[in-house]
Amino acid sequence: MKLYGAMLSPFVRKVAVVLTEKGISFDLARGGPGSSDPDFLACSPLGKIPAIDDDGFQLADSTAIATYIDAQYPDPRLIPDDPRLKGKAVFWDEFADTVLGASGLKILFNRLVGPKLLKVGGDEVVALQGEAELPRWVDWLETAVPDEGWLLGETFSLGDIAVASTFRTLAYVGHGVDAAVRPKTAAWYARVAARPAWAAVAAQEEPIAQRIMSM
Ligand SMILES: N[C@@H](CCC(=O)N[C@@H](CS)C(=O)NCC(=O)O)C(=O)O
Repeated sequence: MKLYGAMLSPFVRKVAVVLTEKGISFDLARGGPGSSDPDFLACSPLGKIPAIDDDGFQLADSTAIATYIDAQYPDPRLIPDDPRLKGKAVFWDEFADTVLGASGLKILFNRLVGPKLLKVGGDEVVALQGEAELPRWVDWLETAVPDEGWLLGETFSLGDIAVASTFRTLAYVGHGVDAAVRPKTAAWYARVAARPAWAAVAAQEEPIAQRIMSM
């Protein structure tokens, strides 16, 4: 499978971990904002990452891709069939992408991606706005994370992958999980990070992590 994007993106990492949990290998391909590669744009009409090409089937958006992959390659399921668990998995994925991510990416884009990677500058006012929004969500998460297991309880799901992936990206701008302040979230994150699929994706991300930390 071809996966367009860079691992720094929480959305791309989410798809990479979903694929790896299922034992599906992928080739990471360049693509993203500003790309004029017609193959990428055929997969991602909006020009965003991630996008995939699975044997000619082209799809964009991490949630759409994860939903497709989970149905097409159901072993193991990451979006449960049980209606209540399915609803919760979708909730956590949505929380990661549009709540935690929406605030956190204001910091990421304006302190790292814009000024350091794309060299187009950043808006510190927007970064500070993201920083002001974030505590509300991470404080709430600390009350919602279970002492053991996963966000759905016994069932590991797309929700765990999505929320953990957002935190991994936020760590690049100093907003990863702080164990001293949010120990339950930190313990849950450590359980996700200990999974072999997560570790394999983290190893693949290491070169970009090293590059960013040296900036
Ligand atoms: N809802 C989308 C969000 C994708 C997204 O916003 N990706 C960012 C990179 S982290 C992007 O490609 N941004 C470029 C743009 O918005 O033009 C998903 O889940 O895949």
